[in-house]
Amino acid sequence: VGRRQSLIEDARKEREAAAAAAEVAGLNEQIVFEESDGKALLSLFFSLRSSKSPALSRTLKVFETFEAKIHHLETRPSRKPKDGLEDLEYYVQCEVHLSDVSTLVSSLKRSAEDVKTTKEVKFHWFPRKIAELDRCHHLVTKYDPDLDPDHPGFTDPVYRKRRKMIGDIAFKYKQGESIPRVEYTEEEIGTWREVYSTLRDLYTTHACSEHLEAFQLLEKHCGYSPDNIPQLEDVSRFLKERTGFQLRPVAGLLSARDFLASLAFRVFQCTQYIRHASSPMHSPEPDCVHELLGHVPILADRTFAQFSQSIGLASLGASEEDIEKLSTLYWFTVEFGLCKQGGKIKAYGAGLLSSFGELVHSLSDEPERREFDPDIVAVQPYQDQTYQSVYFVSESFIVATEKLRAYVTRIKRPFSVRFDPYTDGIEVLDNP
Ligand code: HBI
Ligand code: NLE
Ligand code: FE
Repeated sequence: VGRRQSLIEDARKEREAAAAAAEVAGLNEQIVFEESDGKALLSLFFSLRSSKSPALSRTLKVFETFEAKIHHLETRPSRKPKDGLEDLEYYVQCEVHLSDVSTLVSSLKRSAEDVKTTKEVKFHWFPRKIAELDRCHHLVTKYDPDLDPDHPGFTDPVYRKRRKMIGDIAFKYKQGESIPRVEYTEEEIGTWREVYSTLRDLYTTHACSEHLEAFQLLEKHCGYSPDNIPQLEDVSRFLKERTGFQLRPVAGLLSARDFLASLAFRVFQCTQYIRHASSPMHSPEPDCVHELLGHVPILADRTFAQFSQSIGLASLGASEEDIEKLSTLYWFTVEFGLCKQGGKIKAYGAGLLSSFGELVHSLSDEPERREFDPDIVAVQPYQDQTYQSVYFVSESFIVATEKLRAYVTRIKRPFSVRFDPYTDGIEVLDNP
């Protein structure tokens, strides 16, 4: 009892010291790192809303989801009770992998109030070895056939079951394995055929030359045809030979940080399921049509591959704010970029080249088109539910990648990184 009492006392002192420090600093997002084997010991404080009755179990579920080992869990009377909140305060000390810290804290903020942690975030974990991409698996579930009533698959149990099956491949996948093949159904191939034939006709007039050239090669060597959904493993091998890029399967939309981090290793995370048969012309979420017809051709271009990797390298350990800017830039270039070629405007963005609805829209009179300037684009608001209302046009494809590269090298970090192609690893060099 004596030992337990003193532990409780220690914990209380630590907690109070931490809470006091947090208050002095006036910071809401503070985290302690005690690094060993990639684990962080995290101290968290939060309150719960008194009206949400299952709030505690829902909150504890978050710890379970991230396989956080709870070392200590305690409640005490709130020091500053607030309206609408319980008059209790919770203190949790837990052990969790560094790669999960930011996502755990942001998930916690969704079910608890006044979330505070101890000490400031000094750096954001990032993978240094290609095998650590297995940890870059945080999905963003905003447009999900199981959760979103607006998703065309929401009322289709067969579709939902199929998504789960294909998603499981990604959940089980470990870096370096070959990507399991999916035997697509007639219905899935039907959807593919419709999108493929419509897009293929549009490409001649709407796609940039880099995309057209690579597309021919993919038809010749990689099983691209209206009647066949190419297998990720075959495409991955093809890309690896062309530009060193490889694919890995992912179950849905990934967090921007995880998605960008994989680019640093020339790894592109690819969904393997296909959009619902009822909405072939546009899907707000990525699917294999988007990856295979939109992204893959352009990843076969050497300049583009190098540029993608440089965005990835710039994202490693970057602040939340810089990640947001990098993803916005990525959005208006890699996903929705336009460029001039032979006096005409062409699409090079993957989100355009995989949606016949939006491809036509982007080059029509409807949307606004502005000249591409990374400093402006980085802070341009956007939505991801339907067609864009503004697109950015570069003088040429090369100019776009050069401007972006220049922007990316201006991003400040207290260290620099280098990719070592011999080990597929990231070397971190501390700046003095
Ligand atoms: N996740 N699976 C997947 N595919 C993407 O193309 C993708 C992503 N997450 C974020 C993202 N793209 C970008 O829009 C940027 O936020 C980086
Ligand atoms: N809107 C695109 C499509 O329909 O293919 C997908 C975009 C994913 C970001
Ligand atoms: Fe994409």
